[in-house]
Amino acid sequence: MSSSPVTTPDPLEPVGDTPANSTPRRAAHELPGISARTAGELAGAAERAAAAQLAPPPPVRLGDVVPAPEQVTPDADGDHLLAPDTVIRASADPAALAVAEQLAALLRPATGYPLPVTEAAAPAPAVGIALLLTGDADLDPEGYRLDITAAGVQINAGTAAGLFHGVQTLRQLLPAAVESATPVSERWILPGGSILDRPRYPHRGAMLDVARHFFGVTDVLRVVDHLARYKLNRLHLHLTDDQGWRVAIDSWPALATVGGAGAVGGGPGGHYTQAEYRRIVAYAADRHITVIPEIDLPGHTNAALTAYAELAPDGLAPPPYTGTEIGFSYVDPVSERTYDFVADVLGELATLSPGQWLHIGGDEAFKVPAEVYARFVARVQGIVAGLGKTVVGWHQIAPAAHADGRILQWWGTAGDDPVTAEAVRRGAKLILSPGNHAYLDMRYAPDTPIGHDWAGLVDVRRAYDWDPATHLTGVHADAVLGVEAPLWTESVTTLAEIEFMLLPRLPAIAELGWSPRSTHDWDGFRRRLAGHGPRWTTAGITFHRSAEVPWRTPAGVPAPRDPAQEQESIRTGGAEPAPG
Ligand code: TNX
Repeated sequence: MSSSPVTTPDPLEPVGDTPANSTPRRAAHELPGISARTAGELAGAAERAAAAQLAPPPPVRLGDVVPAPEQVTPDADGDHLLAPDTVIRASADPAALAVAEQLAALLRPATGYPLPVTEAAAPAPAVGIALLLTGDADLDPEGYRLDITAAGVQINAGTAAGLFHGVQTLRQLLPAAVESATPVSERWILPGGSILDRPRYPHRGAMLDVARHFFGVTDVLRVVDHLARYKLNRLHLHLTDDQGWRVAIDSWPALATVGGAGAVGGGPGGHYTQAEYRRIVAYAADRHITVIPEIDLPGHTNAALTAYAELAPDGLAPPPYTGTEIGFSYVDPVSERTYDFVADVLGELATLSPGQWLHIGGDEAFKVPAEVYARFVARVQGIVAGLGKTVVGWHQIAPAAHADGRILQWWGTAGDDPVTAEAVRRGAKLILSPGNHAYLDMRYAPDTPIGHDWAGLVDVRRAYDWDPATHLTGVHADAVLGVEAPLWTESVTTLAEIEFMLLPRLPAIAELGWSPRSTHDWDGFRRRLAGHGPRWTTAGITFHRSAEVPWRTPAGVPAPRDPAQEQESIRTGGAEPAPG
């Protein structure tokens, strides 16, 4: 076939732009699985190609993906048009078929196409979309290969997680209208070529503080969806703090019923029943995201003490706390009853959480003497190990004895911390959440209506422009497991406010966790990010129209930021309803 008019002229791009990480082109006829086509299939493909040639070019280019893929090889002759009769086929494996159903569910509302899901017959299908589990050793456990030709679309991966990440890429390559909850008349065209992709780090997370303000299950599920879009694979839930205890513990029931009753500012509070918590865990797991539950110890425990006075050092239950100070509360570190409590709570959470990790907090226990604190942490680390889990703690746990596999979460603002570096030398691994880059509760700018600024202002560029591999002096790159973006919620009270603080900074942290360093480029990132504004708008997702990003409206016109309108939209939760 002759070439079709595919390269989208982008006024921001130099002519003939090819991503820096591109590999040489490969002809469509070399793609696996499309040689055994029948005459009828070939005729159909020719018809589609002809239609594609008469139509305008695709609105998205193959390299326009966030996080940036490892290798992008555009093929101007390979644009693929989804059609009303497109079929999604998947390997005959329940996990692969589940990803195929997820893809169909993503595409059906906007396209209005039926998109039936079937098992892939051998040989590989020629027309439509195929999600195939392969034994390809080159693909990382989470990696995938995506091939788009005029005749078909194929995602290959070694695991269902890899297929799922490939599906997120596919979604971003369709026009922004794909985010619509109702059918839209649109050319559902995918840009031709191949993407080979895998993550830089195994830990790519976000944290939601559900303790300062409580967020119900549906809000949390929606946050999970945002993580999944950007190929994040860990949701850290900060379940307990001075202002609230948010998960039911059967052996200590008052923790949730009494300790969960309030919130910052005196709001109503709330907690997850164990069934609700399991629902969050399962929903995340379906999206290849592991929940890491945190019980913050020994400090940040006022809510627990309101429920059980026996845990308080003076044996007296304090009043509920609705302020935002830190560092004043702690469970009695020398009472055996405290260790019963810790073992019971962590034991129940270990059963509820199939993931490998339990987070024990450990931050800001200012009133506990250093040696007592170190002994407490060492003992709690032992309890976690006894439950068969890997312990994670904020980097303050560094001085405590080493425990096999323990992970420290760095949240400092300096680039140098000898105590943490020493713990790493003793064998600890690191998750990087530097306050001055990854804390999504920091304000973007002085006029940001909510958030803190103790770690400075964190605009989109600041969230993006750092390197996890070299961030901390004296810490070898091999010790870094990845990155995590925490959202503390002292000033965050609604889902719209959560989204406003996450977007567009969460994709910046996601790109640091996923993309090879060779793709790191602020200018390229902000231009790729610009295409997500119309997607979020179409999906009814609130975001901050940072002036650093050349936003497009759905029609492709640059959109100016209106601070007054922005404030109104985070107050009201945006204009449009979100899709299911
Ligand atoms: C520090 S970071 C805290 C939290 C606060 C946060 C506000 C950390 C481990 N502790 O208790 O919510 O600052 O930015």
